[in-house]
Amino acid sequence: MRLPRNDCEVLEVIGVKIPNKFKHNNGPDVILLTHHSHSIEQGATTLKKAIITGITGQDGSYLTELLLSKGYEVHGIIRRSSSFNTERLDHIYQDPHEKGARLHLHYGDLNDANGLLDVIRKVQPDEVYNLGAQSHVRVSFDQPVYTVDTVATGTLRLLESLRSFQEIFGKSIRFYQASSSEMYGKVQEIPQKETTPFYPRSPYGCAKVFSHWITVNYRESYNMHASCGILFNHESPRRGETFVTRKITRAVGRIKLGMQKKLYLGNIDSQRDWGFAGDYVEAMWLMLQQPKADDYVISTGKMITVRKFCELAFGHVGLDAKDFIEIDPRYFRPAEVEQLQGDASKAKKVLNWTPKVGVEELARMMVESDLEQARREKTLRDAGHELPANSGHDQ
Ligand code: NAP
Ligand code: G4F
Repeated sequence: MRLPRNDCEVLEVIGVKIPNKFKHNNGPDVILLTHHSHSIEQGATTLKKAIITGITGQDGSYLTELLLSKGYEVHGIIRRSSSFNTERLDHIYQDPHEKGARLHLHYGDLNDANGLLDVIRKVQPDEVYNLGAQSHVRVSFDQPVYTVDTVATGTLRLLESLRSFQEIFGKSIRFYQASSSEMYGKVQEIPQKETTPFYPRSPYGCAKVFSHWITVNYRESYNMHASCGILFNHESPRRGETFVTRKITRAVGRIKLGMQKKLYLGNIDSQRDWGFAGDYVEAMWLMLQQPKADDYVISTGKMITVRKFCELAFGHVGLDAKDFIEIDPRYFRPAEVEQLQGDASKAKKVLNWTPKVGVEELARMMVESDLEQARREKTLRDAGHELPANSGHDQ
């Protein structure tokens, strides 16, 4: 059968009978697939393919879980590394040799345009989520050129790959860009919303401003379905250990069990609007399900200091943060973002999105998880095993 899809495109279509065990309630018996296996919606059933850059990161792992639970085939782009870097995906890893595996990993890098286009050509996705980044603000001062190349030019490389793929194959792909509240930097109003002017304060923030505007530009120039989520800080037990919340909760677990004496921090008076990463990836997905692409602030609307987060985390195990924290100026930044607080009313209104986890619950969840990790480490240490040393490069 040939099915007209838009003015310039005619697709070969085949019918596929769905085995009973994979059928949704009241779903159809047969779905239609194009010769590229692109999804065509019919009734309640869709078969969608998504590519995620940054799949090995905190958000990448939560988003993968979400998309798999929605029936997607997920393709992650990972960097080749001399050691394993897929720890956050281990619990959902699927052997690609197994029939029906829906999680696939491809080598690629945001700094390599050819490789990106190659993966897009192979997968022919419906949606692309660009989460890959050198995402550490302090590190971006030490590695500004690399950060800009990955975060800013990397986004442009990906958009260019998508644009040329769309031109050749006539298939439109929905695109999500991981914009950041760091773009507000020296904030021009409180709280920050979609219309608040940007004033970035780090190479990372400047790079994110470029990737934000270039995404908007491709949407307006080439009629692409490209949306930016301006996400405020979001954390979880899977957060990288050099971001401040995880650095704190790791220390709480280790101090509680007598494995560490002090916690060295930088500016503990800065304020952040912290939410839970699991809630935030839902907002990413919702943005790409809208008929029209747009940009959204995603935040809890509540802001507390780093100092207060310490009190919550230490307090959860019955300790007083003041007894353990020391200030070390090496963690100060050349220019600081003093406060961030988002107004997510547009996301609530249009996407019907609200965060479920507040900062107290978030701190509790992270401390519990890190206490458990510290217990495992202590068991190993007490049994005479060596633990991996902290190489002292935390930021
Ligand atoms: P993350 O844990 O630091 O993960 C970053 C991911 O990017 C990792 O998978 C990393 O791979 C990958 N990556 C780094 N350089 C790359 C390159 N050159 N090519 C391809 N991939 C590369 O970050 P996250 O917290 O999940 O954040 C996800 C995205 O949202 C990032 O773009 C971040 O800037 C943005 N964001 C985060 C927050 C937040 O609070 N978490 C808020 C706003 C925006 P490796 O594992 O190999 O290093
Ligand atoms: O946890 P942080 O390193 O996160 P930061 O700089 O806000 O950036 C994170 O959120 C952004 C969204 O706004 C993302 F785009 C970005 O990718 C990243 O995920 O630091 C939070 C605050 C800062 O004010 C920092 O100066 O904590 C302060 N801080 C105090 N002591 C510290 C430390 N930060 C770190 N990483 N380490 C410290 O010892």
